[in-house]
Amino acid sequence: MPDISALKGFVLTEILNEEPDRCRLTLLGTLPSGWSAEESQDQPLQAIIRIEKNAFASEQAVALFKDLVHKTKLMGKQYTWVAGWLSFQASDIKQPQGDVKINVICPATDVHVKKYTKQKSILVRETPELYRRITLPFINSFPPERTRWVAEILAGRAEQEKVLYSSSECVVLPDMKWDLHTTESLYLVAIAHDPVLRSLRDLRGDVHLDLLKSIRREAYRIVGERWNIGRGGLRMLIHYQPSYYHFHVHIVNANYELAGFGMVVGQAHLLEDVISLLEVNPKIFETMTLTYGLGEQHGLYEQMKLTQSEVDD
Ligand code: M7G
Repeated sequence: MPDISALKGFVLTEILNEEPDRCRLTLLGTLPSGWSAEESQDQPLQAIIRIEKNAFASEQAVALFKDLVHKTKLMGKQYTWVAGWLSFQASDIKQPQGDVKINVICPATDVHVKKYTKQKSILVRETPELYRRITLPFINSFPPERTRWVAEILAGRAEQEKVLYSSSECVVLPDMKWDLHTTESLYLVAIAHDPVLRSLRDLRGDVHLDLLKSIRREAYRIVGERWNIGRGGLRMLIHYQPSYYHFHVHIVNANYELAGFGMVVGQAHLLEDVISLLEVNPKIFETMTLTYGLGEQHGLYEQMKLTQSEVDD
């Protein structure tokens, strides 16, 4: 487990992104090597820290003006997120989600740095041929460490106390984006066990419809039992391109529509639509052209941009 007191040794290199509308700041810097027991070298470790405000609770309004003095909750290894309170008075109220959520990625790879850096985007059209020629080799180039957090969850070694549902097909648990308490911003993730299934492109009607329908069914059962959210109360999404090429479905409160929070057209595909499309044509994702946004720091950006003139108008 990372030593949370090592956060005091964080040295700022650069502000990667400022998002005042979302009360969020993303910092790049280093943490002392003691942060992670798994990294044996003495060098400081590159780290990304995102600090973001949680929803304000009205009872805490006065206490919120004090400085952050207390932190609790520690989860994950490379990915850690903690809840913090802006004053002792506020923590006395025991508002469980805290005032701020602090995400730490350490060690942070260059791919992480690029992902979190503010950047301009373009929309690209990916034909099946461009998928095979450019995207597939890109996906295959990721080392297994990239999705180690997924493997750890599926193997029962990480975040087990949070798992809401587990079967031979998939595991459902709270997403790192959620503060674990605020129902209005409820955000879960369903992760498929099958390591061969990496993205929307791999879905086939004759093989995967049962999996997708069981994710939809179990998601509604869980949120109905635990949070009293009924049918139609969830927005279930599949990202293309995703950040992690191990198939998963985002399960979000339907009333949580924060712009840019992975819900934009050109990245998010509704699970419901994906199921319907596969029912109409089981091979649709093998054969259709998919259009999506790519940030200029994305690993596919340069190559995809160059090939766009090949795509028919
Ligand atoms: P994505 O579509 O691949 O990328 O989704 P995105 O981050 O651009 O949305 C991966 C999802 O997994 C995201 O919603 C992440 O917040 C979530 N996630 C990532 N990590 C590293 C973890 C983790 O360690 N634990 C949990 N519970 N969720 C994670």
